Amino acid sequence: MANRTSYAVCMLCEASCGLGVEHDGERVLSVRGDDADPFSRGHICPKGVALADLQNDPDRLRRPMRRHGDRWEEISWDDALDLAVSRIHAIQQRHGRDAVGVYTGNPSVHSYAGFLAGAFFADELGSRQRFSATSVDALPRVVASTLVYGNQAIVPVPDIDRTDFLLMLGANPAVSNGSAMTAPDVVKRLRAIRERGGRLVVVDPRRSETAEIADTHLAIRPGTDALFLAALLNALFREGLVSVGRIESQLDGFEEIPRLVAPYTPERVAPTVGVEASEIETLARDFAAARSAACYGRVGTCVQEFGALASWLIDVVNVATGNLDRVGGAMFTTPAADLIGVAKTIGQAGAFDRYRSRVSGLPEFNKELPVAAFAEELETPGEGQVRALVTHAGNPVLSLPNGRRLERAFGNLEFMVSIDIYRNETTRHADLILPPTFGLERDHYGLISHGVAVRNTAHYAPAVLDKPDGALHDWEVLFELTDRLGRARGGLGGAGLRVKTALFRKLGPRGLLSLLFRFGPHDVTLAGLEAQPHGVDLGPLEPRLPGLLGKGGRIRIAPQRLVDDLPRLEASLDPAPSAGPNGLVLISRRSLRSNNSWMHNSPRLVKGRHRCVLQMHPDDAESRGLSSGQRVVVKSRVGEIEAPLEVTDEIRLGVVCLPHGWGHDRPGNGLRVAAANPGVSVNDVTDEGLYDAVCGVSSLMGVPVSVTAIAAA
Ligand SMILES: Nc1nc2c(c(=O)[nH]1)N[C@H]1C(S)=C(S)[C@@H](COP(=O)(O)OP(=O)(O)OC[C@H]3O[C@@H](n4cnc5c(=O)[nH]c(N)nc54)[C@H](O)[C@@H]3O)O[C@H]1N2
Ligand SMILES: Nc1nc2c(c(=O)[nH]1)N[C@H]1C(S)=C(S)[C@@H](COP(=O)(O)OP(=O)(O)OC[C@H]3O[C@@H](n4cnc5c(=O)[nH]c(N)nc54)[C@H](O)[C@@H]3O)O[C@H]1N2
Ligand code: SF4
Ligand SMILES: [Mo]
Repeated sequence: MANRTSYAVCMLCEASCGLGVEHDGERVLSVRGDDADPFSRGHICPKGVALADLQNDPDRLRRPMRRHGDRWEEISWDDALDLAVSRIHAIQQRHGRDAVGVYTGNPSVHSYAGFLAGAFFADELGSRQRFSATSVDALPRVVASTLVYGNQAIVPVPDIDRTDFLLMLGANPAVSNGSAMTAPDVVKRLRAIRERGGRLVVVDPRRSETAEIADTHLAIRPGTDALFLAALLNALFREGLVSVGRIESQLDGFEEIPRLVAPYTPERVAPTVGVEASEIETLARDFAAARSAACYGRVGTCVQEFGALASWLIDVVNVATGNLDRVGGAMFTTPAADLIGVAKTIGQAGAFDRYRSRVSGLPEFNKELPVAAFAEELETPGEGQVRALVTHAGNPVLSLPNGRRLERAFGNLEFMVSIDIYRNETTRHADLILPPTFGLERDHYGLISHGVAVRNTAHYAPAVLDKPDGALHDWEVLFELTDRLGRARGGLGGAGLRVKTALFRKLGPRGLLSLLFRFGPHDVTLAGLEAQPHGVDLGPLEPRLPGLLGKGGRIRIAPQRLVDDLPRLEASLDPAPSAGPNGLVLISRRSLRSNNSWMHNSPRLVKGRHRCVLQMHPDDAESRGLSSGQRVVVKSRVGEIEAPLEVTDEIRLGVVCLPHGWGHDRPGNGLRVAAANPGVSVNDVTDEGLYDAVCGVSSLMGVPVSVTAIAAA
C-alpha cells in the first residue's frame, strides 16, 4: 500500500505528544513530532521516534503462546482464552476467589479502553489479591487526595506556564517528561519560568537534568522530604508568612497545622535532611513572596518511607501560602472527560483501608494491595494464598522491589497468564502469553493524562495502522476473559457489573468515550475531535473550588490518618537516618531513552554508552578506594548485584544511584536486542520489607546498601 502520513498521540508516557507517522498501513516508516499540535508544539523525545522500532519489532508477540516447560508453541485465541478461563475458574472453585491474583502495570493507564475493561475483569474475578504498579508509584499522592479532598482523582497540578515560582521535589521532568503533570515540551516550559523572571528550585539528592536548568538545587538526603516540608511550614508560620486567602472557608483543620509543624524547626531538621536551616528559611520567604508559587512532588517524594506525609505536606504548603487553586499556583485541570465525576459515579472516588493484606496486614487502596505484600501472598500457605496469577501490561520481576523473590514465587504458581506484547523477564514464567495489539494499532485518548494536564486540552487519535488479521485489542482480551469467566460460573457477578458490561458491549469503548465527552464540562464531541487530528486547546487552567469538591465537600487539610503518623516522622530525627554497613543509601534514576523496563529492545534506544552504571560521590569513592570504570558490588539485605562505577559530584554524599528497568539477562527472555546489552536490575537489591507504614508504598528510594570493589567482595 502507498506510504502516507497520519497524525497520532504518543501513548508511551503522560506527556501525550502529537506525532506525525509515516507508514504504509502495516509498517511504520518514521515518526516525528507534530508541529501543528497546539499542546506539544512539535516536541518529541527519542522514545517517540523509537515507536517505529517497537511497532515493527520482530520479537514482539503477535499470537498467543503456550509454554510446555522451556518450549513455547503458538495456539489460537479461542483455545488460549478458554484455557485461561478454565484454569482460573477451576482454581477459584477449589481454593476460593482470592487464590487467583492480578498484577496490572503502567502501560494499562495509557489505553483508555484497556483501562476500563481491566476494571471489569478484576470485578468479575472478585479476588482481594489485586496488585498494581500504583504502590511503586503515586499511591501516597492518591491516598492524600482521597483523605484531603475526598476523591483520588482530585490531584493538584502545578500551573507551570504561569507560575512565578516552582518548587519541585523528587521529580525529574527534563527526563520523565512530566508525571501527574501532563506537559509536553516540558523543558521549554520550565525554562520559560526563568525567562519571565520567575524561579525554579529543585530538591533532589541528585543534580538531575532538571536541577541543571534550575536556579537552585537543594541536595536533600533521601527519604527526608516530609521533614523538609514540615520545616518549610514551620518557617512560614514563624515568620508570619502564612496567608490562605480565598479558599479559607472550604478548609477544615487548618488551625491545627501550626501546632503539628511546631517540632520541626529548620535548625532541628537540617542535620537530618542535609539542607542548611538558612536555606530552608530563605526558601520559605521567597516562596511566600512570589506573586504565585507552586509546590510539586512526584516519584521521589512518593516511593519512600514517609511518602504519604510528604505528599500531604506539599498540599499544605500550597494551601498555607494561598497558592492552591490560584492562577500560577497548584491548580486542578478541567478535562473534557470529567474523571472526577466518573470516579464518583463508578464508585472509584477512592477508598482506603477497608481491609488489609492477609500476611502483613497492609492496607487496601481502591481494592488493591501494596506490592510490598505481593511475594509473601504468593508464598505463604493457607486460605487466600495466591496460587494463580494474571498479569496485564506489567513487568514485576524488573520493576518491583526484590524481583528475585518474585520470580521464584512465579515459578511455583499453579497457573500464570500474562497479557503482554513481549516474552520478557516476567512473562516467561507464564503458562500462557496473550499478546494484544500495540500502540498505533489502536485508537488513543489519554483519559488519565488529560486529567492532570497543565492546560485543558483534548486529543483523540484514531488507529494509524490496520488491525492485523485475527489480532485482539487489550480491551477485547480483557472483555473476553470477563465474559467467559462469567459464563463458566453461570452468569456475570454483581448487578452493577452486569449493567456496566452490557453498556460497554452495546457502545464499545469509543461509544463510552463519546458519552464521557457529552457529559463533560466542555463543548466537545468525539466527532468534533476526530475532525481535529492535531488536538484542541481548551484554554488555561481555571480556579475550580469550591465546585470541584461537590455538594458540602470540604478540604480536610489535617486528616487524622496522616496526623497520627507525625510521631513516626519526629522519631526519625533522632538518631540520624539509617544507612548500610558502610553508610550508603541507594536511589534510582530514569533515562530519556528508557521507559521503565520494557523499551530496551529498540536498537536506537540502547545504542551508545551503556547507561546502567552506579553513580557515587567523589568523597565516598575516595574513602573506599574506588574509581570510575571499576566494577563494584552493591549489596543490601535482600541481594547483591555488580555494576560499573561512575564517580560524579552529580550525586550527593552518602547516596548511590542506579537506573531501574535493566537486568535483561534472565534466561528465557525473548528480547534479543535487550539481552545483548542487559545491565543489572536495581530491584534485585531494593527491599520489599521497606515501605511507608501509612499507605504501604514501597520505599524504592533510600535503600541501605554497601558498595565494595569486586576483588574485596
Ligand atoms: N527502583 C525503581 N523501581 C521502579 C521505579 C523507580 O523509580 N525505581 N519506578 C516505578 C514506577 S513509577 C512504575 S510505573 C513501575 C512500572 O512497573 P510495571 O508496569 O510493572 O513495569 P514496566 O516496566 O512498565 O512494564 C510494562 C509491561 O507492559 C508491557 N506492555 C507495553 N505496552 C503494552 C500494551 O500496550 N499492552 C500490554 N498488554 N502490555 C504492554 C511491556 O512489555 C512490559 O512487560 O516501575 C516501578 N519501579
Ligand atoms: N524517559 C522516561 N520517562 C518516563 C519514564 C521512564 O522510565 N523513562 N517513566 C514514566 C513513569 S512510569 C513515571 S511514574 C514518571 C516519573 O516521573 P518523575 O517522578 O518526574 O521521574 P523520576 O525520574 O523518577 O524522578 C524522581 C526524582 O526523585 C529523585 N529522588 C530520589 N529519592 C528522592 C528523595 O528521597 N527525595 C527527593 N526530593 N528526591 C528524590 C531522583 O533522584 C529523581 O531525580 O516518568 C514517566 N516517564
Ligand atoms: S515525551 Fe512521552 S509522549 Fe512525548 S514522545 Fe516522548 S515518550 Fe512519547
Ligand atoms: Mo510510574
